[in-house]
Amino acid sequence: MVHWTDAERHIIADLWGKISPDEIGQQALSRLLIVYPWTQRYFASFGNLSNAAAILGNPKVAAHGKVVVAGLAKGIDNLDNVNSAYAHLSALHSDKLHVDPSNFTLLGDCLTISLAAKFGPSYFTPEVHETWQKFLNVVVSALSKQYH
Ligand code: HEG
Repeated sequence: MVHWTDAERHIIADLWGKISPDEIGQQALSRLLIVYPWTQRYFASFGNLSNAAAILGNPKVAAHGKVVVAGLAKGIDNLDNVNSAYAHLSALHSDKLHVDPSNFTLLGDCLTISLAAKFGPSYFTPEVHETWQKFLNVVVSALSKQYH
């Protein structure tokens, strides 16, 4: 299992304490759907996704963005057991939702960009970014575990 230093645990807890799942979730999921439009295929029931303004104003995108970011709490709360924390969600995304796991990485990148834009260089330093990226890598790996 991944090793976390005290400094990394502190950085993750501090950053998570500043994240509002509504705000960051809406921004990151919108960005995913705009920048990587093929990801829209999973959200056919979400209504109008025909252009950037429609995506940014779509309440279903906002609601689902919040669900996804709130879902990161499973990892935050189980840093030493991330794989089992995501076993069920991984199986859901694989067996039921059929989400290509490469999209987890793309969403993670969009999340990182949203955080960097919000917090700026004085808070989102390379050190904070490094630890956040490590956390995302562990979550993406865990979410990809039940694929076969
Ligand atoms: Mg997924 C449902 C978390 C990436 C497409 N996603 C969900 C749910 C959670 C979640 C908590 C609700 C599960 C439930 O209802 O029991 N998703 C989650 C995380 C991440 C992720 C933590 C990555 C960090 N999801 C992701 C990506 C896609 C996707 C990249 C597609 C590009 N998720 C997806 C869809 C649903 C969920 C289509 C079902 C939405 C619905 O029907 O409301």
